[in-house]
Amino acid sequence: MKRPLIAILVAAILCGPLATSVQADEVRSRMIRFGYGLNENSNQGRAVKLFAEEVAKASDGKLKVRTFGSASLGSDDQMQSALIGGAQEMMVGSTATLVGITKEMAVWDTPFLFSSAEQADAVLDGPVGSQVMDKLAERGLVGLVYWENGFRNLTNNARPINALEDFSGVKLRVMPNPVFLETFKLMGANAVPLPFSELFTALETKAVDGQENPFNTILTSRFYEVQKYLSVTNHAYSPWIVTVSKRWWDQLSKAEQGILLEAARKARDFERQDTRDEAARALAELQEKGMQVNQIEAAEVQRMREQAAPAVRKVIDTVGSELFEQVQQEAAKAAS
Ligand code: TK8
Repeated sequence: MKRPLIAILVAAILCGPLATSVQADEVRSRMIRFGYGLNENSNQGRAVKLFAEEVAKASDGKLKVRTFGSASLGSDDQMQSALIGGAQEMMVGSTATLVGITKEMAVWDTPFLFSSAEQADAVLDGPVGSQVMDKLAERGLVGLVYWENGFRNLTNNARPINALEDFSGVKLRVMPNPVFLETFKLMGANAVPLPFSELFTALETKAVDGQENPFNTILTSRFYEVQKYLSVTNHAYSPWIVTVSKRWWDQLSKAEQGILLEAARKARDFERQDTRDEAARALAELQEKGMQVNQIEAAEVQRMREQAAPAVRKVIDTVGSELFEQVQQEAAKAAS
């Protein structure tokens, strides 16, 4: 037993840097693959670009964000799995596509939950928003911030939706999400779940008659090329959420985590403003491009709300009445 000491010393020198955890203030060279579903010229693409620039600036170029738009790394669902497994570092996508992973996310799917974007901001950025986001950590994801996808509106090729009855038989793509599926079945539509990445082709080939998304997406994803009618329903407010692979996040220093969080917040503030500015212009632009736009009378919207009541029940059953009530209370507070 003459060699143990030297062996231990050699082992300590070789393994030392690996064995000790990263210094809190250390920023290493790292590559971050950041995926998203819309194209580069969308509100989502612009905000991801800003995020990448902010991260580079704050880390002196050590943290490099490579951005992948147009679902080139996969659909929301596929990217979520890649993050959980550690094969991809970051993404932004709809909270609605996370419900299979973290059921509490379904609370944001409640039809007609918010009546203004500012109300949504207050609830999402407040305590209940964080509480829901923090649940992701149990499933291998870290949520950083909510961005705005926006109020969703309906497009289709069958007819303008003016009344509840007009949904009848319309083959409507919905996000792969049980609450959206249920909501549009209740409206009388033939609702089919489909990933966003397959949507344009499905509309183009007439595999589906319609879809629902914010004005921004209808414009930047060129749905106006393959859709005739746009009905202003504002039936749900969709958040996007920026998520990180927890497996990867846990290897980062405090400084690196701080850089990513700060940049995600800056990008959020930019993104919400940009989205709202674009949404305000988009309707007129869509009309210019030939879409036939109709507003729905308040009484008809009220009928749709009532028709959607069992879908709200479904949300409550999924997330629990305590969380549901808390969201309602914070929403009411933010509205006053
Ligand atoms: C983009 C989707 C999209 C969502 C949808 O990946 O699927 O309709 O609104 O924004 O998350």
